Amino acid sequence: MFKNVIVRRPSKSMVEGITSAPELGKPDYELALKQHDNYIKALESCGVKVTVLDAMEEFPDSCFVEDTAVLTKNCAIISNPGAPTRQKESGYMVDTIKKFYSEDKIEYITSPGTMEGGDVMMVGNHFYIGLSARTNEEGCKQFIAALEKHGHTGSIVPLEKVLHLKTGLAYLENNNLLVAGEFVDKEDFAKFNKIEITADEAYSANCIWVNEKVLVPAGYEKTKKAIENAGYEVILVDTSEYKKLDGGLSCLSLRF
Ligand code: CIR
Repeated sequence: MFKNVIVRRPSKSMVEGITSAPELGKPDYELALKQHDNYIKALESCGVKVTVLDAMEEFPDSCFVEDTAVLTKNCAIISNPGAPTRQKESGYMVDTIKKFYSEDKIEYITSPGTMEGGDVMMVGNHFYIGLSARTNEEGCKQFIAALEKHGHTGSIVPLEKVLHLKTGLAYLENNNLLVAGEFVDKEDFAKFNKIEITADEAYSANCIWVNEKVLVPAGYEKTKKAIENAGYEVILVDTSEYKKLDGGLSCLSLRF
């Protein structure tokens, strides 16, 4: 169960955020703010306490706090983002994270290691880490060493196409795993009850389980039905403006 969530308000500068899909257009900042309000409400309805940090204009992608750290029941691992414009974001999270974790429970990924939290998927005590354009081998090595120091385990999953590991995967607890694209047949995930996301709804593989409920992006009917059929209560949240920056539901928060 999660007790806490940290989010950061989107900045006006988000319109200059990194995107691989410029054809979707620039995000509408006012609409993004409304969607963020609804995201916070949806999280609160799952029984977590949400800490809302102020927007940071100097970092257009800073609302995607998931990439700045990995927060587990035993420790906090501060990332070192691989995207040059995002590298300093993680440092600005440390003061907030110190309110929840003592110094001896905080680890740091350091250069030349890079790591972004979107590449990390927690399954109980084990953490899968995507080797990606943002998370390099040295970052994976440091991350797994930090996990092991605090009683967790980790394993590396090389990525082929997606930005982050959780762009195409979401663990819904109870051995249920949403899988899309390159992850559908990956050996690493053979042991899970896989819920396959169709190619036309691939974006909606990025859902989040929060205390038995599942937040699902609005507008992906097949995914919604599949998750409901698996026995979950679904909460729909519109993330259209974040999708324009390759961001989804998991990217917008740290849950612990
Ligand atoms: C980026 O490219 O870094 C942002 N525009 C999107 C980050 C998405 N974060 C995530 O998947 N955890």
